[in-house]
Amino acid sequence: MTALAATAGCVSSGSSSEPAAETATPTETATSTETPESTPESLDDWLDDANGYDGEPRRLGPQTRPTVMVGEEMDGGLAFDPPVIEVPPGTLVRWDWTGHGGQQNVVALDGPFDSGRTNAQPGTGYRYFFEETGEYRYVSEPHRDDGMKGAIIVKEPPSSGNTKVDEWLAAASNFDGTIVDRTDTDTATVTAGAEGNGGKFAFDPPAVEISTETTVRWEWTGHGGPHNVVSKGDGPLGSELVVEEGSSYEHTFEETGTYLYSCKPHKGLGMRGAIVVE
Ligand SMILES: [Cu+2]
Repeated sequence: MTALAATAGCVSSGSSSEPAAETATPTETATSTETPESTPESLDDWLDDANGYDGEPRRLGPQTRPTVMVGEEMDGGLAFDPPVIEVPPGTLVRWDWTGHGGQQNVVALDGPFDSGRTNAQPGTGYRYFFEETGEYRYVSEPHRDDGMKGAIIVKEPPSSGNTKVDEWLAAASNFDGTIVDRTDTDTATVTAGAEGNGGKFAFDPPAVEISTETTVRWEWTGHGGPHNVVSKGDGPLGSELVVEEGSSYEHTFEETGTYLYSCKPHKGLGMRGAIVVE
C-alpha cells in the first residue's frame, strides 16, 4: 500500500508544473486514482464517425475560397460537405447552410470560432479566416452525437522548391513535395485515374522530372470516369477524353521547361500534374 501511494504521488506531482505536490496526505493519495493523463484523441480517430468522411481530406490550394455546406445528407446522416479540408494559412473558409436537418451551427471544439446560435435558414453563412497552422475540429452542436463533425486542417502546402510546380500542385492531394526523378529513362510512365483527390482522380506520380527527348506515357486505369491530359495554357499536351483501362497517350518533350497539365473534368478536384524537363 505504501508503494502504491508513493507511485500515485509521483504521478500527480509529475502532471503538475508546481514543485510542491508532495504535501498530499496518505488518505488523499490513496483515493486519488482519478484521471490518468488521457492522451488526446487523434484527428483520424475523432473523425471516425464523421458522416461523409472517407479518410482523405480535400486539399485546396492557395487563393481558393472554400465553401463548406452545412447540412448535407451523407452516409445516411447529416454532414458538413466536404467534412475535412486542408488549406494553407491565410485562407478564408465559408460555411453555407443548406436548410436541411433543422437547427445548425458551426462551433470549434477548442474555441477559436463559433457561429453562435443555431439557425435553420438556408442561405445562412458564417466565415472564419484561418491564419495559424493547426487542426481545427468542429461540430454542429445539435447533431454532434450523430456524426455531424468536421475539421479544417491548416498547413503549409508541400514544397519541392519549384514554385510553378508547388503552386499548381498545391491542390493535388497526392503531391507531397516530391518530383520523381526519371531523368535516367527514355520513357516515363504516369498513371491517369490513380487514387487521390477524393476518388480515382489523380495522376501518379503527380510530378516527374525527365531529360529532353524523353517520352512521357500516360496510362489509364479505367477508374474515376473519363480523364484527359491537357496542358495549362498553351502547352503541348492535349489528349482525348477517354475512360477505357489500358488507353494511353504519349508526348516526347524536346525542350527544357516546366510543363503543367490537368484532367479537365477533374481539375477542380486536384487532378493535376507537372513534368519538369531539365
Ligand atoms: Cu480526370
